[in-house]
Amino acid sequence: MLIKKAVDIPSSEITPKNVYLNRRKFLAGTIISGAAAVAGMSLRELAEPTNVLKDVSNYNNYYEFSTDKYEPAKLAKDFKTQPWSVTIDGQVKKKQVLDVDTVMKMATPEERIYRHRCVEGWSIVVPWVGFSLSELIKKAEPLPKATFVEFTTVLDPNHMPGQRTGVLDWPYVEGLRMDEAMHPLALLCFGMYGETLPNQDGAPLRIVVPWKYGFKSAKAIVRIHFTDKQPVNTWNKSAPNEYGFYSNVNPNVDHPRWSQAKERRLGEFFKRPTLMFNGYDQVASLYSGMDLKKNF
Ligand SMILES: Nc1nc2c(c(=O)[nH]1)N[C@H]1C(S)=C(S)[C@@H](COP(=O)(O)O)O[C@H]1N2
Ligand SMILES: [Mo]
Repeated sequence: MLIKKAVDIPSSEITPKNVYLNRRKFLAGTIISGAAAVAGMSLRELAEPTNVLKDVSNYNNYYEFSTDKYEPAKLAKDFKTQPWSVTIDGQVKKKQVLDVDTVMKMATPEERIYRHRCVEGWSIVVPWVGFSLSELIKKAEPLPKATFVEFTTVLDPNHMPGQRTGVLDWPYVEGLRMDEAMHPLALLCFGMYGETLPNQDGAPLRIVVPWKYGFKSAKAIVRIHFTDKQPVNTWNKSAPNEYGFYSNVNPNVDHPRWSQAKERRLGEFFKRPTLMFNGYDQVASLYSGMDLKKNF
């Protein structure tokens, strides 16, 4: 994979791949890593023995496979991501159905090291691979009416056991305002750690919006729809008092059932304060004049 580096965060902050791949162990083992920190051991040294534990391979949110965080990695293992087409439609000049390989060649892929913050309070730093979503949007030539972009995940209940349950309204839908989608940080993503995206992380194609909570970053996308109406995103539909449309990482707005002020970085012992916009101050101007408590 051809990769041009675009460094936003020092690479020393990246969650080591084996720690990431063994999220389950590290979340369970934060006490041990705290003790190791006291003993002067580095996280990498500590992580080494877990390398062999291939069976505890991941920790994801991917409700199409399971509501359990440990199950998507194994349940998605044989999910077919080829052939895969992406429909571009709605208020756009170039309505088209593209093969995912064509989409991936629309611009030069880069590595982007992003902070990733989940509503449940964990965070990681991941080197994603992809290019700015704006590259695709520009090529699609949206009409002036298009003020929002809606992303739809594949509907495939035969191969996605979670879709055979009513836990969410399927297919999973997410959306961004056009200026958010055009921000260079919004990533159209098809890889991580220099490799093809693992199935449980949303192969073959997902969005990554680093200043928003994880659920805004839809996985396994089959449709990119341009519209003049604010999309009804799945989590907002499911629990409107808990999940809004904007969902910017905001330490000052509590989730109704828990505080959002702090987070635990995977592999670390002490919680760290959560930063406004997840630390991506460059997006603040997109929301100037908006009440971000009301538009949570
Ligand atoms: N289609 C789909 N996309 C999804 C989800 C999901 O359940 N289905 N979960 C979201 C949530 S809550 C998070 S935190 C991130 C997790 O991405 P990761 O597993 O790559 O860390 O994916 C998001 N995208
Ligand atoms: Mo999440």
